Amino acid sequence: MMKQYKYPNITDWKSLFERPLKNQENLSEQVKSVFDEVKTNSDKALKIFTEKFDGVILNDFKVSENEIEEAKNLVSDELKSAIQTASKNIRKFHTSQQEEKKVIETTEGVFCWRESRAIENIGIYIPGGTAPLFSTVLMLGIPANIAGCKNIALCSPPDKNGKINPAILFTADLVGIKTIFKVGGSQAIAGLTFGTETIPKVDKIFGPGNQYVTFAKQLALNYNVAIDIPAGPSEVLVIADESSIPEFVASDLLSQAEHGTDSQVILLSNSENILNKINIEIKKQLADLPRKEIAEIALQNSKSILLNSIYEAIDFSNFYAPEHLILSIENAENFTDKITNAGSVFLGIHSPESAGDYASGTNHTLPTNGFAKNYSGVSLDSYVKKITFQNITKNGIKNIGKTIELMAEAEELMAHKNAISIRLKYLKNEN
Ligand code: HSO
Ligand code: ZN
Repeated sequence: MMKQYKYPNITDWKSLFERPLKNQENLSEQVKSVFDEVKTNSDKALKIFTEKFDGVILNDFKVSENEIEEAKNLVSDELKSAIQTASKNIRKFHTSQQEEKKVIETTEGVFCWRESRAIENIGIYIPGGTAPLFSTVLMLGIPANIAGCKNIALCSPPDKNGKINPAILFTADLVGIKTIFKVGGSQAIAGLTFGTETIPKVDKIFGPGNQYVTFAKQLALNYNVAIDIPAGPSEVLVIADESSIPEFVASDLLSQAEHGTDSQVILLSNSENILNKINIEIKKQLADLPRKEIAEIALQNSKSILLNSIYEAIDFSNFYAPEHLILSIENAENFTDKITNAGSVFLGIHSPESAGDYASGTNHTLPTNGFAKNYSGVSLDSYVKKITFQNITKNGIKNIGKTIELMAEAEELMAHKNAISIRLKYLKNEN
């Protein structure tokens, strides 16, 4: 069950914020050797690692068109239509993130603006395992598609029969991803980093994964490959007051806890009564969950904390910087400007995290582990670079020339100064 705390002293907050630490030593050696192998032996190395880690021998990693057609028949019409509804909302929200080109005249005759250009080659990693996250295919594929990324490669580990979950294949096909590879783990990230005979080298890698995948993405940064966000285990922080409904809050906490044994959930309230009720309700709902063993362990890392006020709870939350923040409090929308650090925020009792995880339209790839202090979640921006342009007219260079000359001279960079002086002289002679 969750650990309980009452009115902790502000000096103790820091220890309460700490996420469970992990030992990364063995892991780093293993991932580095996978990188070395894939770099030198390409597909041959992928084949060996796939046999070792996924227990299947594959001669071809690419998912064929036949396999995609087969997968489409295996997904129920009901699920297909749910995925389509979610897809529409995610597309609508991310399309709204497109920016109009804004040309700014900073000084008369000096025009500056930015234009977005898609990152050309994108790699998306979708974990396999007990919960096939086909929703993540929507979250990572749709904005790539809106941004106009030229090549999108998706990697996901095969099961023992050499197959990828049909819902993942259906969703990839729906968002227009044609290049799908049955490769998982750190070997998939290495493949996307270096390129192999089969897997293309990419410019940026997106997607969640276990500790090995996370470490591999970190390693990819050394080879000029960008990554979406430094990832850690998933987390939610819920602030509840007397107006919240214990059944609702318990279900939100458990939906995060069921993700993995290393998930963390935090519950804050100004009411002991509501905390008690929520904790009782968690026990009740937990008993019926198929993933109760996982959720139970996650709850042991989790905290239920009684604080003096909702304002104090918000201060606490800003300090912790949760991936997801649920404000299950009266007039939640009045508190939005007080929130300074969070990945994604859910306001009021009818906004569960599940809505954002699947279908409301916001992205579910979000900063964890305190990175909400300095990172945003995935959005359309994650798939583009912004290039600045300037166009300076005759009049413009006359207007701004003196300023540049003076600054260049003071930095003792005379070639810089000359680039202006030559032009000004030329213009003078023209008149
Ligand atoms: N809560 C997860 C995303 C997810 N939930 C996918 C269900 N499927 C991380 O934000
Ligand atoms: Zn989730």
